[in-house]
Amino acid sequence: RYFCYGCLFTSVTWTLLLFIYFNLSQESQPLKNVPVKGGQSFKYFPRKFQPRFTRSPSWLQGPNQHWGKEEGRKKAAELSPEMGMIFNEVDQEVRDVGYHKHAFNVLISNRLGYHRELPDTRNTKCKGKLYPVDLPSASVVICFFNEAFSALLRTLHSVLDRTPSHLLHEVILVDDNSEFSKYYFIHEELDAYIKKNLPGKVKLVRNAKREGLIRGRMIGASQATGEVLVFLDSHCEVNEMWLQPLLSPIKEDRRAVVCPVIDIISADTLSYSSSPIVRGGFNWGLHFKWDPVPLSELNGPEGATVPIRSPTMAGGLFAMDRKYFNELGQYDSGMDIWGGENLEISFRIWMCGGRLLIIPCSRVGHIFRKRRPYGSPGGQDTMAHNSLRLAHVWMDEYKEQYFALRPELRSRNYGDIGERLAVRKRLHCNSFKWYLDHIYPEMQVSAPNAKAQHPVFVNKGLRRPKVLQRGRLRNLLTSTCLVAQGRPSEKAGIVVVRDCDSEDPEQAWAYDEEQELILAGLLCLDMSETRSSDPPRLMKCHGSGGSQQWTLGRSNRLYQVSVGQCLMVVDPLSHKGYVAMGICNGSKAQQWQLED
Ligand code: UD2
Ligand code: MN
Repeated sequence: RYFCYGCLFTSVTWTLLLFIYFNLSQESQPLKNVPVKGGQSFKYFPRKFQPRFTRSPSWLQGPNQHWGKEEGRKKAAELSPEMGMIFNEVDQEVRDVGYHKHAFNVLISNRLGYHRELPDTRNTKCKGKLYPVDLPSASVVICFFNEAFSALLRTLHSVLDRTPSHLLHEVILVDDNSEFSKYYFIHEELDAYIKKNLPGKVKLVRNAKREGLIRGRMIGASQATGEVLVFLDSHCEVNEMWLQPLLSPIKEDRRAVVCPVIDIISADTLSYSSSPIVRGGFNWGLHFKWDPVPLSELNGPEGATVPIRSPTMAGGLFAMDRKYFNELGQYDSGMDIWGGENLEISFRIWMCGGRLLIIPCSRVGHIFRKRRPYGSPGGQDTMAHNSLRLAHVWMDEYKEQYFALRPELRSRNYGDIGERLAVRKRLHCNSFKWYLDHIYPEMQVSAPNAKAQHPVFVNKGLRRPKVLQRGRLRNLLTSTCLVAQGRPSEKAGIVVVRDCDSEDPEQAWAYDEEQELILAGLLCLDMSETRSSDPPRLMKCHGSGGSQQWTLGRSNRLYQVSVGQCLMVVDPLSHKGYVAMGICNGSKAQQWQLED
């Protein structure tokens, strides 16, 4: 028989060539061609979707979980402002869908991976402090619902990496019936990851139905066997020596409930920064707020390193003796999904014989999102329901202050509170008046409703950032300048390029140390947080970076930190002068100069 060796050779060669081509071209393929596993798309799993580039920027090659712990940490310490750069459609979708589903920059979170170095934000005096060796052991409880995988795993690994193993009894993850979604992939993936990489200390509990964070924590606590319970949100990173300063006051006094200082992880850039030392309060709308620490709490020879008494806690991050948690009535299991439990436990601690402290030497970062990315299953306002229960059980006659602000809630049904009233009776708790007089004397009865404040804004105060550079912003391709489309005024609007005029004050930009670009001293150049394809615009300056943060960098590009793209002139030949954001490519259309 005749056999065609030539044919065999040709077909093998072609198969090989096609195979190589397919593999190399994957990253530039449109999204629909990205291969998915078993029909499920796992494109938000960084291990599989770390894009591959022939010449990729060094920071993109790591850090991620492929790097060993040490290597990854070293890399992450040099967090680049260009960490969120978009290179292709996959990046863009990860970013945009990530913002939509999680309200933070998931692209950067994925690239950071599961381990990174953090700036040590403690007061230097903390570093010299010594703690007993025989501290009680901790069970860390982390509830999550639809959390971004990389954020959850970074939370988990930060605990494993920065906690001495003799103090870490276990970590209990409570999956609050997260939806199965191609974007969360937490079901089998998480099981498999834990089995493979973290056998032993990490336990995963799954709620058969959505319980909300309050019952979720109770479920986690009921499975715990360590001496102390430590609760964390699922998008945190614990810092150096975080646990010992929390356990130590509990060892001394089992009725001390302690919170770390909650450092800020930016939702847009994932950069980690120190929080000022503030303490918890609330307003009559029953919203938590941050208050300045009274000087009486701060003096003493040790200054800002001693525990600070706090009228309330923010809610997510605290440690408490496990048996004391049970004695004190855990949480109100009639509260749903989110909200109000933080004030409830705070009032209960103080009114029933405990103490609530903030520990300045313990630092834990938390991603502060600008909105909550999920609702409740029935769409109810669970915050109102929970606050109503809290007011009826704990606030005595002062609940009238709440009703004065929320008259529509007066007649609203709040379920059975018999069990909670019994807790109050059993523990012989003090009155709410006692709490106000002794623990929160700053609270004004029938005062105007103060707005909840975030430490970022407390921190910034009214200080104006220093201007580094002033001038017109000229595009090098068209030699036209960036201006407001209409006349710049207090009103927001889009930007375009026009003929440059050095005399025109309406073309005058200022670039300041916060990396804001301010036009005519009025408005900031801003990008939509959720849609990277929207054109840039002018908005009121908000002073918290992210969507208004720009770098004037290499090869004259104007890079937007949160969107990960560069500003460019769209159609240089048209007189309309439209500009847009685009993938940074170094072209002339993307080159800008701030000049006099
Ligand atoms: C703050 C607290 C949060 C909680 C809340 C009031 C901090 C840093 N965070 O809001 O812990 O006290 O105020 O209720 O102090 N989760 C579930 N199931 C749900 C909803 C949420 O498990 O149905 C998880 C969620 O994934 C997260 C945690 O509960 O890990 C807290 O939720 P959040 O991060 O949305 O709350 P946050 O930080 O806005
Ligand atoms: Mn949170």
